[in-house]
Amino acid sequence: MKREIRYIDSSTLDTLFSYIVESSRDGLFRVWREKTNMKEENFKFDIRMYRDLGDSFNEETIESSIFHSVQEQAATRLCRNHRIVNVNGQFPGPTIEVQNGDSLEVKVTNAVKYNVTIHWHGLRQMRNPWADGPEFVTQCPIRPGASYTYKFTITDQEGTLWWHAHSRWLRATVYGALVIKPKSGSSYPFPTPTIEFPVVLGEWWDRKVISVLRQALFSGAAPNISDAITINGQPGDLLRCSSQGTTKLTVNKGDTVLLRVINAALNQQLFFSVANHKLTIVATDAVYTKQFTTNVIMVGPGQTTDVLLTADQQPGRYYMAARAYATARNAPFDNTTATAILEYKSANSQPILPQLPAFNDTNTVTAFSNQIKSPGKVNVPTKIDENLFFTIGLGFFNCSPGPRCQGPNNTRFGASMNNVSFVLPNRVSLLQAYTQKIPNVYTPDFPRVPPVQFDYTGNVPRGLWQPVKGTKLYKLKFGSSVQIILQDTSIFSTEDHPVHLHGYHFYVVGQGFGNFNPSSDTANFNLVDPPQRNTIDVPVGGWAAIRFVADNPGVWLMHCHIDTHLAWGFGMAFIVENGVGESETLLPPPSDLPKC
Ligand SMILES: [Cu+2]
Repeated sequence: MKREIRYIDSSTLDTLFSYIVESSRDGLFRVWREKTNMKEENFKFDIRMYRDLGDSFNEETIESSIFHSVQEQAATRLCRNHRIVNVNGQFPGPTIEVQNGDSLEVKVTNAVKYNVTIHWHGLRQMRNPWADGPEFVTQCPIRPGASYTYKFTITDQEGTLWWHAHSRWLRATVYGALVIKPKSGSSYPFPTPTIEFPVVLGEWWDRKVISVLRQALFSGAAPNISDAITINGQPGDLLRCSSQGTTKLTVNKGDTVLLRVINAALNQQLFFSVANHKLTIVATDAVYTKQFTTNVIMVGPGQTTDVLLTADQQPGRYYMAARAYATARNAPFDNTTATAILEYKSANSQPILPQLPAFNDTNTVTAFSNQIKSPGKVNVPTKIDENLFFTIGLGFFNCSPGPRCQGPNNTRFGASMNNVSFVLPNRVSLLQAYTQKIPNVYTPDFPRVPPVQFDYTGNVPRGLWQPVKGTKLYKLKFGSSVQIILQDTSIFSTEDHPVHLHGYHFYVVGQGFGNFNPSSDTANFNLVDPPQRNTIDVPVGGWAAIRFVADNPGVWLMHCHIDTHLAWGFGMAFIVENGVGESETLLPPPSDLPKC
């Protein structure tokens, strides 16, 4: 098979070298050789991209590679300077731009003092959970000084995804866009944009995020909120000492702009809007959608939304702005507004701010999310083999008053799914425990329904506020059709939770408020053109119904993408068993898989 190999300079996004090669018979590429010139500090991405070009071609040999090395860098935001962990010296990290069908090898070298892994958020990683990344789920962490090469192929996916650290809270500064373009010769199902621009939303802490997390996990209380929302790493003009770095996008009148909006924030759902410009939604979570137009979008942590914008306004300067959508009662949140500037060439007027919805404007969110649909009829599973019902939300562990018992009323905060507060193993990954049959790491008895039925979104008796810790997995037969009702609870407070499933896209066939009612709500499911997503922001005090076919063997984490909730135990994992034959069976583990 003929392939193109590109070496990408992640600081400039330029292709440094491009070679056409033929793969060897076993499909492996061993025509390159490494030249090590890495520095000692921090993570390093070494990106190689392979692209299928069709049939036969003359064999060539390649001997070259590019290394990107970075140090833990001083970063100044909000008038203060501190060191952050990043990739290749960039914050946000490098945008990786590939085509549908490409194969990637990304060698991640860890030169910081923390363990780390990288997750390729939204990539299906067919039969290949080894490259998925969540720490202690599919791999042991990459230890300080060690490296691991993620090898994967992008199969039938295009649009906007992203990558991020999947170890504790390191993803606060370790993240970047993963842009998948259509295959050569095919195009977008919408007018070709003149400009494409990633809008990566994040949260900034004025101190080391790892110590913020450590303090919270020590005290049992909620962690400090962030100090600023950011757009492409910058808080923007409205925050102190931030004007100089404000992200800017220059356009010509008449340009069609594709904004790839990614919510990489650790803990916060965000509204996003551009002053005086309408946004046309064309894709979410790297799946094309029916197009519709709106003034504002809401993006949950982990979600992406692609929007088209036409530069058809009076040439001038317009703010793009992001601000919290916050639903938990009496819970503090970062109420800052991040801005970037959309500026028409040679305009220098004072930028105009868009109107953003109120922080708790659930009506706007519902109206927006109800419009997200697949472009046409899709193949939704209708005969359900596994009918699951998961309660999701917070909880509390009672404790004796003291420094480690600083949650409300002598408790420590917890979170759970079906009352199980998820505990990760720490000596082997779940995937290794499963494939190597290592006992006493997990139990395969995650409950298919809550242990006790109650009025989930009503006034929940205190006796039901305490989850039970466990490492429980749920087994799925290969090929089974799965439905999961994700039901929010009002324990402590109702709240919208962005629930992310690794290794899959699922159809969102229904959403609603209050308790899910199987008889009346099922009848209203959208089995025609529901959207496909990898992360669903379950309505506050409500439910969402998702469906998928378990066609990807492996161990796949499902969890809240609010990292505070994940740290408190809001997660579980599926084991999807092998099917029949090679195409339905897990790939073998790579030889450089990190050891615990
Ligand atoms: Cu959550």
